[in-house]
Amino acid sequence: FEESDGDHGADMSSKDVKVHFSDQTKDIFGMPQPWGGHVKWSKEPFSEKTSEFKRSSIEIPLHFKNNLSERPDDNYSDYRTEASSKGDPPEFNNESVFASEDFFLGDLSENRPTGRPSSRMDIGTLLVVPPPGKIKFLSVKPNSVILSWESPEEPEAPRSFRVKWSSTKKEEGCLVIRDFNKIEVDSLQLGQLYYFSVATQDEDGSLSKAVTKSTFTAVPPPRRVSKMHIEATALSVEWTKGVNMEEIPHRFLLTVTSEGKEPQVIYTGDCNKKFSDLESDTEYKISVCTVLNDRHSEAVSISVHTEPTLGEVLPVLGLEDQYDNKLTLRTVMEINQNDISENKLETPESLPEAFLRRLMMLNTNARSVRCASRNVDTDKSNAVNPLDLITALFLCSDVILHQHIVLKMALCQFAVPLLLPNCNSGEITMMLWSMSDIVRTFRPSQQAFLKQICKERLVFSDIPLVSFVRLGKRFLSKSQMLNKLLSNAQHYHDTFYHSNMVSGDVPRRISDGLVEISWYLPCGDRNVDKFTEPLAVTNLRGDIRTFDKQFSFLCETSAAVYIFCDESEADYIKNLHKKQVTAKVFLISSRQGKHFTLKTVTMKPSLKITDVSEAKKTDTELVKVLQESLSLLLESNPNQMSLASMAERAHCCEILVDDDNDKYESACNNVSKILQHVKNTAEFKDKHLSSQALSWLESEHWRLRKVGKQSPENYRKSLKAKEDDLRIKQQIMGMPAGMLGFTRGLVTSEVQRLYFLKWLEIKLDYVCRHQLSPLENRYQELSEKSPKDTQKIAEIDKQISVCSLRVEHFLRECGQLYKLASHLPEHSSQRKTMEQLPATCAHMLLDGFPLELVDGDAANIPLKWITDVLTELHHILYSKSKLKVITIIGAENSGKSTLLNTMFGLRFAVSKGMCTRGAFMQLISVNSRVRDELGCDCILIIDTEGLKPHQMPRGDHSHERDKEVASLAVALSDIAIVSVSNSRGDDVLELVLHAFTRLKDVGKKPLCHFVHFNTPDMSAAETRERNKKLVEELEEKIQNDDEMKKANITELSDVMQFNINTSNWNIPPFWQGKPPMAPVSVGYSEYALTLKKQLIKDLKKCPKRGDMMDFIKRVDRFWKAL
Ligand SMILES: Nc1nc2c(ncn2[C@@H]2O[C@H](COP(=O)(O)OP(=O)(O)OP(=O)(O)O)[C@@H](O)[C@H]2O)c(=O)[nH]1
Ligand SMILES: [Mg+2]
Repeated sequence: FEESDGDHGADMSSKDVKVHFSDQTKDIFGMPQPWGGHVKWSKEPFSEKTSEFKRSSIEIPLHFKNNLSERPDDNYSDYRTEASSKGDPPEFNNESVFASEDFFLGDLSENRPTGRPSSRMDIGTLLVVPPPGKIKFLSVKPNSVILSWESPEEPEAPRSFRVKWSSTKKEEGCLVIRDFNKIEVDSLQLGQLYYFSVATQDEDGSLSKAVTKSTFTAVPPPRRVSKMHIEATALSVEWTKGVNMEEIPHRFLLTVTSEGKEPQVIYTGDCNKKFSDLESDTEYKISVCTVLNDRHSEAVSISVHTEPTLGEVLPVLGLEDQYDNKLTLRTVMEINQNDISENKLETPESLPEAFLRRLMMLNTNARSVRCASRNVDTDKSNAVNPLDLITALFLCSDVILHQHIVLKMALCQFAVPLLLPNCNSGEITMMLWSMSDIVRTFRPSQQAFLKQICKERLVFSDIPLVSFVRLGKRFLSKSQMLNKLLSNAQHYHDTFYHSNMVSGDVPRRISDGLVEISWYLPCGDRNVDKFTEPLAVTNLRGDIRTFDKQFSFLCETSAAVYIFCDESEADYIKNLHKKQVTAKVFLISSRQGKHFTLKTVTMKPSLKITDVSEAKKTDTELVKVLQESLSLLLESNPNQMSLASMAERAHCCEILVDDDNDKYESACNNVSKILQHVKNTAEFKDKHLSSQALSWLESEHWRLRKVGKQSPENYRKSLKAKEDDLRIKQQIMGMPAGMLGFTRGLVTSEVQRLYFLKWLEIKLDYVCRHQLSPLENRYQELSEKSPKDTQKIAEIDKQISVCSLRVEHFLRECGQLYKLASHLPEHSSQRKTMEQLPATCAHMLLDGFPLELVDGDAANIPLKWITDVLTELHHILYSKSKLKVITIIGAENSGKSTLLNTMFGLRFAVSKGMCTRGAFMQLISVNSRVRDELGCDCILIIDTEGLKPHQMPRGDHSHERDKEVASLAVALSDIAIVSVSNSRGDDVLELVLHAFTRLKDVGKKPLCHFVHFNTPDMSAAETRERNKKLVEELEEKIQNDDEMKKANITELSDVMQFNINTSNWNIPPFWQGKPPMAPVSVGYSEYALTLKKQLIKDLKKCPKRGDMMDFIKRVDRFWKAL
């Protein structure tokens, strides 16, 4: 008897009992063939007489068709079939057999041909050992299985078990265990089918029937399943093979599920997979399991949220139209309802404007804008992470606004975008052009020693770059840590926005992958400076595994990369060898955000991680360690590279650069053509900008300063003759190459023109700086320390004037050439080009470009040029050009331009030393909805050259320009802001009063505001006292001034409208702390806002004015009158 599955031992309970006729059996039956028979077994010995079965016996009829000798020994199935087909083979079941009882096996053979039964033969008796109960697998691992089984039911049953196991390929092992129902079988092969059989074994070694069960050993699941890159509609994941699977060929099965979608099933042989065509802003579950011999491992799953598309975020911010139709500086500067009345921020749509307005006013709280509502839930759903807001604004602004925003952000000491991600297109853009306007003054150790300063355009400076990135989960605020690192002890500043700030904890939706940059710049004072050398610091938002391009770029360009990571994730660092890493790499390794250790990572000859510091517990300790590490780095003369020279690396990392376009390239070419002529600025001006002499002649025509003893008529005639001479000479020589290049650069598309002007400005600045910087420093030093040395000051002033070469010099030349062009033949190409210029300049004004009104050298207004430019502007505005004018006059270098820029978001030139020369104007549009209320369509802001009382005694007219300019400005204005220097208040007041006195003739009294800059906090009483004193001083001056007496001016109200309570302003200091690391003070910005509101209120009250054409007439009239 054998068991059906071929196992050994007699199995009395199996249904599939097979009767095996061995040779011996043949002997028993004793051939002749063919034959048939019955096999019977029963509890009791057979009785020969009984042909019936007993209850506990069974008979299997056996019928053999053929000669048995022809059959192979083990051909059981045929017997069985035969047996079954005969019908009635009794079922044999467990109940039929009783354990541990003697059984008698017998045989009743039948000789088929004769039909007579043969004699019964005894085969033997059998004692049945009780089998164990069912097998259970307690654990199935790739290499081991733990199985257990139940004990036999009989209490007396033996307690030894024989366990055998085998794979499909071979028998693997056998063990007999005593008094234990459990065993761990190890050293198995993974993913294989194994059979396990357990049989009870009695003391004699007899076995029960075996209980069997089979199982596959487990397939090892994949490890470290992680997301590599996430976009709006695509994502990629990667993983490593399961344990011990390196050598075994296998595949992976990936299942991608998301709510309400059919699961997607994909097989791959690789260890990474990119999925595309996904839904944006959706949660996906990605499960990966190993597949070996059609067996699957357990699945390892991760959840990934695809990026929202801009299409989802921009509408929330009300910016959806601006993605294609970019926001411009003009719109941002526009005066609208929000300037007129207080509007609460109730919806996220109001956030971009609110942010931009505050930023333009240099409010260092600008990033903390949020919607205010009484409902907490609404507040939450309306919240937008400020980094998303900034990213969205950059994606929706034009290139000029980019530059403007960056400039203002840098003044607020906010980190600015270096690499800007676009989650819609997947593009990353390096914001090189946008940053090119940041110019900063600082003092590295060597310059501090030499008492010099560095004034540099930061994108072109070779400053070591240090990058801070994160691997894996966020365990501390990297940004906050950086802020602590970059803040000087005197003043903490949030350079990088972080999660503990307003709305900083709102999940970022479109700004992951953003790399921001900021700079640490020393002031040269060792008591203040944290680092004595300049340092650029970048901060990548998001996990480096997801933002590999950004990370690669930083590894290639930085002097050092600091990676924040948890110890458990540090394995990923091994991947660094695949990258081109030129930076020194440091790990800031943490144990679940609790202990931080700084480690260095060396890549060659093999990867090695070494501790630099001991484990630190607090942020403060860590900041100290980082500071030491950075100081050491700076001392080691690290890799230095300007941002401009990183552009090439950006391209290699598939990162775009914002100046990668034909227009920019063409603008740069135009600039290069001009610059090839600029070897020496004075020479260049002589040769290429020679019409300046005409400006002098024009100015002299009115002033008659050198008339001497000639009659004015004769003198004017001689001037006219000189002018004609010059004009003819110019006609013969044609337009000089420098100017030809300039006009070509101007007369192009708007964007190209703006690129051209900015690039020219940058390049000229670069050319002149080394000459101008020392002169400007000297000028400032002299006018502060020895203001009486007017001779020297005048000399330096002249040198500054000679060495300077700025865009306005070219534009002045345009003004003169334009005037001359009317004498050229009508068909001449030069004339045609020149005739386009007024319209071009009108567009420049509209684009927020400051235009020179009074020539800062010749003190002349090129009337024809200005008239035609403004007339063009009038046409461009469809004659809707009703205008009100705000001007500023007052003490030189007191912060006038800075105040205008802060109040109106403008870009008048600002710098230390004498900066504004002559007068410049900028135009601000008024939104059509408030035009009626304000009584104008636009506001013209005029910035003027500072008054220089210390130069008054010279009396040779050479320094009267500033006073003339001030008088003109006042005459043109509806509101005049007067800056009173605290140090030279008295003298300036006198000049101011003279400027106003000259207006008596034109019968106009502008509203006047006095501002005192750099005023520390004052109480209300102190302010009142100061206001009173100012009025008294002014009145006294009027009383004592002969000129005024002559002009019949006896009191202040004769020359200006002045309200003692609302027209005197004490403006707090501009910087909060010590530059260059100081941000603009919140007090200054808020004060500027209050002043701006007052100015707008006043504008509303001013009588309605004429339009641009009327303004032109006024300029003409006043200038001639002056
Ligand atoms: N410390 C300090 N510096 C200021 C303040 N306001 C402006 N500045 C700085 O002073 C310098 C001169 O500022 P400007 O705005 O150009 O001064 P300005 O009166 O227009 O100068 P001119 O046009 O040359 O007469 C710049 O470097 C400003 O950053 C202030 O309140 N405090
Ligand atoms: Mg100025």
